[in-house]
Amino acid sequence: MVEAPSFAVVGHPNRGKSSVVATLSQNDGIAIAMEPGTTRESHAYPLTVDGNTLYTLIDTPGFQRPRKLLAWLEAHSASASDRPETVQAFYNQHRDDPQFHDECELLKPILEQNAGIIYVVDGSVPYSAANEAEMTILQWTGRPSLALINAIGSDDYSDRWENALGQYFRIVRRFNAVTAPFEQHLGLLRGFGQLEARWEQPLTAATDHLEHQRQQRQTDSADLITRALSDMLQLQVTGSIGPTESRSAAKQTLQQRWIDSQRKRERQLRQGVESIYQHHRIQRQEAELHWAGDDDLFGDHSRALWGVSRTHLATAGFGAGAISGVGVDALTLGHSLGAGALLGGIVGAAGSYYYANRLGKWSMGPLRQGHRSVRFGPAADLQFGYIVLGRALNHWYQISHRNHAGRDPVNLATTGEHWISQLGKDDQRQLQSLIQRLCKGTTDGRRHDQWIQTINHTMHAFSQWQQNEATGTSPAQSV
Ligand SMILES: Nc1nc2c(ncn2[C@@H]2O[C@H](COP(=O)(O)OP(=O)(O)OP(=O)(O)O)[C@@H](O)[C@H]2O)c(=O)[nH]1
Ligand SMILES: [Mg+2]
Repeated sequence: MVEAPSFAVVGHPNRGKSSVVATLSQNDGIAIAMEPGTTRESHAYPLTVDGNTLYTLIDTPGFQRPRKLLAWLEAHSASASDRPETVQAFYNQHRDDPQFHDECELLKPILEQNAGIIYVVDGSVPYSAANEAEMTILQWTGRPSLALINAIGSDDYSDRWENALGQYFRIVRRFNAVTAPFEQHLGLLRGFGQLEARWEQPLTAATDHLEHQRQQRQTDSADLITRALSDMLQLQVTGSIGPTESRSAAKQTLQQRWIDSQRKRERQLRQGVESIYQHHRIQRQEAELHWAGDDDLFGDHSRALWGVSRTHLATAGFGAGAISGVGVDALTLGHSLGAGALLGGIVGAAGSYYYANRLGKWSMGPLRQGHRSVRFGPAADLQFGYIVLGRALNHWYQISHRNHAGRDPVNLATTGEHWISQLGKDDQRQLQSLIQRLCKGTTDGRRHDQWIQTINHTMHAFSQWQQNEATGTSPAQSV
């Protein structure tokens, strides 16, 4: 097997070197900070898929004294042909010199491990003489090298950087470590492959692996979402009401247990999806499923938090034509249509307790020695399924599009319009049937693979809708 290539990520302090390493090695544990001098030692981060290392990125400290180093090199070099040896001689002599600690650390992987060079600059600050010294030193090593223009701030000097970098590096790319989409990661890896002939094959293999991994991660997430949806919609909690106990207090306690379990299961799903994408340190800003205060499931506030809209719910419930007796008007006008019309009844409900009471099914056992068993669940309201799913898709989408250099909390609040309109009619029907079966508790999980596929399609629909939102394209409405 061909040896996986290594790349030393080098540059001025505080220019996003560690951020580039974190994103390309998919490692969110790497220290990234606003203070210069965060990285003091070189450290290798391999990217491993299925036990195979595809490539290794080496994080390094920034140059501290590039001009002094260059002056030493110039003083010790007789001609252009001895430049790589002169850099080696500098390294040999100064390895234990604290004055050049950072320079020796960053040269170590290049000189000792034959690593290629990725020179990172910040395109939002202007070019300086210190950069010229850095680039000259790197050029003197004679190693294959590429430059990346990262942008930390909002100013843009990229054009000038491109001109300057183009004189020192054969390949110059713009790459924002925090926001670059997956396709750009692949493009960059292909660029690395052009640096040296023997790297082309392993890096082509690496991009293939990563594309496959991305597909697999989506399928694995669909599996987790399907399982969570199944658990949450079918959840039942049981208790018993004693002879002296108030029935309503006992019911409230039971209902609270049901809600707490739902939240716990949802958190478990979030962590599961984050772990699939190797995000282990995410802070989430997500309103928990809640029924407190004056909000009901259809309050504007709840809908915004849950990333669903009234139209979405209407489309979801009725596009499939699965529930009769209630029209879209009933939802949008908020009429109460009485007990027989599930959705209308919910919309008409003002109080949260009233709503929560109808979210799950109640059943009472016979009276035995003064005690009566009572059960809450499974979910009675199909819309609950759409809300759980909408929240899960939103979270999955953000996690799957998040680079490992990202350090901002994930914000899961959205204005949420009707992603479901991107879903084909057949899939809408499948989804409706899945949710219905789960709510009725008439499933034994035998169709799990088929459901995963349906959920996978909802993921595609959600992504499509997000992309349309981002580009301002108005999706075709199906209501
Ligand atoms: N917005 C934005 N911020 C970035 C990006 N890359 C880096 N930063 C921020 O810039 C700061 C420095 O990033 P690091 O990756 O730690 O930089 P470094 O070059 O490794 O720094 P040292 O190890 O101190 O030399 C951090 O606050 C990062 O969050 C980027 O692409 N976009
Ligand atoms: Mg660093």
